[in-house]
Amino acid sequence: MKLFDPRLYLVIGLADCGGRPLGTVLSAAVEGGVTLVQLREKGLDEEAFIQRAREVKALLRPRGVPLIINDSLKVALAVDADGLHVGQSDLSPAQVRAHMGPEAILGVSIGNLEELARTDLTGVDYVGCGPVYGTTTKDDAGSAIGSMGLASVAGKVSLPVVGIGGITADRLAQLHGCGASGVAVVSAIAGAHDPKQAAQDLRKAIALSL
Ligand code: TZP
Ligand code: MG
Repeated sequence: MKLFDPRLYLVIGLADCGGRPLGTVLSAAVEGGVTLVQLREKGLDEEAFIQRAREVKALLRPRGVPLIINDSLKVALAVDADGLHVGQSDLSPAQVRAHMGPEAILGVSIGNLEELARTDLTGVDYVGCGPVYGTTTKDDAGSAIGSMGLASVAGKVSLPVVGIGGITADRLAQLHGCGASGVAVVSAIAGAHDPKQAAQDLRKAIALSL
């Protein structure tokens, strides 16, 4: 079994940090208890993405938090990231696994039961499921599936399922019993005035509800 802790998954890029340095927000978030980080940079060229990923890896490695790269196999390989997360229109999980080897943490986005039915989860380590609630962070996130939608996907998948989209500490209680192993957030931490406190609050809510 691959060891990773999906409880509090921070998805982040520089643009999510409200003008603050990415490293500052990330360090605080990790201190607050983030267990997994995905670097999600939209609109950066590959070289710049690689450079940023190197910096993030240097920050996370000593703290024992795995780094997952969003979408780009090339970036993940260039920085020897711990894993890659792909969406429905990216490389297939099988293609990623063939390039990244057995130790890499491989995640895939599933928006609903239809997408689940047409996705081959062979070689996948976790499923990101959502948007659970409305989100302004991702333009093409699709319609919110709610806690019932998350539960319907989690009930059919034997892998860890992480809910994403509009999740806040206050909403965690609504996810009680839905079968998720963790939650992924962008704005609830990266957009918070105090990212460390925000992560701590989420960890407490997760411990009570999931
Ligand atoms: N995938 C589905 S919703 C989403 C992603 C990347 C954005 C989640 O951001 P937030 O700010 O936690 O709603
Ligand atoms: Mg994608």
